[in-house]
Amino acid sequence: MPTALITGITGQDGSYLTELLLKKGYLVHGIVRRSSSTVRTRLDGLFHDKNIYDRQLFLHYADLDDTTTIRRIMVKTQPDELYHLAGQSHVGASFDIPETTCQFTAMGTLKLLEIVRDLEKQPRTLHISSSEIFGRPNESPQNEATPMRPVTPYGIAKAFATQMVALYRESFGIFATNAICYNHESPRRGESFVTRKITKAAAAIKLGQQDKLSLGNLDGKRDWGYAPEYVDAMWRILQQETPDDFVLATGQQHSVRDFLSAAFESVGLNWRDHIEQDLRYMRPAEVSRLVGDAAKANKQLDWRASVGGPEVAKLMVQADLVAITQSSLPVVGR
Ligand code: GDR
Repeated sequence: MPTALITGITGQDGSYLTELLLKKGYLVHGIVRRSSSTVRTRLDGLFHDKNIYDRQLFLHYADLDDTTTIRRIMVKTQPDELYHLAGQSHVGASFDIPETTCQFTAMGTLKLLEIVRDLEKQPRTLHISSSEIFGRPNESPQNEATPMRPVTPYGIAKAFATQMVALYRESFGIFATNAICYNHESPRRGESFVTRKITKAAAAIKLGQQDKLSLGNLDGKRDWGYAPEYVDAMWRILQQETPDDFVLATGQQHSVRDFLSAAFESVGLNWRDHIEQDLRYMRPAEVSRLVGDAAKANKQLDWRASVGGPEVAKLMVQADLVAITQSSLPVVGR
């Protein structure tokens, strides 16, 4: 049985990747941040499955900057593949907490690479990089050769981590790779990201539980894909003969407005009746027009994103309708 270790296993991508790897017969170890709350909703199904938890899936506790504990987990679990998904992932928040962002997203990655460098059995390593590294690019669409011009603390931290991964590959011969991911969404997306904020509100408004939604910049344009497809590409990257970096994207660009109208129209609502602009959600600097060219992934990984922004919006609204309806059902028998 191949063994995988995942940092950030409780996140959107971590949970989909775990399901994929379990299906493929992997032993999956996950690193979970130590905190007083034990919220890991996305893994709940697996966690309560006695045939899986502690048999094929194991959780370990460590913060990303706790090098000693992470090294101990690596030595103990001896992974064949390491998927590094953890970090401070909110771009807007990175303006408020730039030090924390760099500590976890930039230095956390470097510390992990240093541990891998010292290991006798070095796992094939994948780092989730981000389209934010391109910032305000001179070219569109962007590919693996596009120069990095990040404009947010998050983008700068990711650019550092991405370049370190390439450096460890080239200088120390480590099988280290970057998945340069454009936005990828799903019903498991965190509620502070714009897509989930929109789909949850569309569902709640449709069900009469909410009336207005406050948003920031509606002109932002993104390349939105569907998260389960992206974790499949991550796995494919680590099955290649040689380590390399890959852009993962749909190649289609939509504005926040487009996403809003797809989500609201899917339940017969007009978003203009419900949206208020709130300066609190505007960012001091914003990447303008990101769209990715995934031709290399298409060719070498035989991977293609088939679900684009408007479709993701619709499926997320449907999932939120179900979730809200179920959570407001009266509990029988108590
Ligand atoms: P992004 O995603 O910054 O692209 O990073 P996010 O959903 O946060 O923002 C997308 C666009 O929507 C605009 N926006 C708002 N954003 C948020 N979060 N909340 C709002 O109320 C709001 N109103 C408008 C933003 O200004 C922006 O233009 C995501 C993250 O998953 C990163 O971790 C990842 O690396 C990149 O995608 C690729």
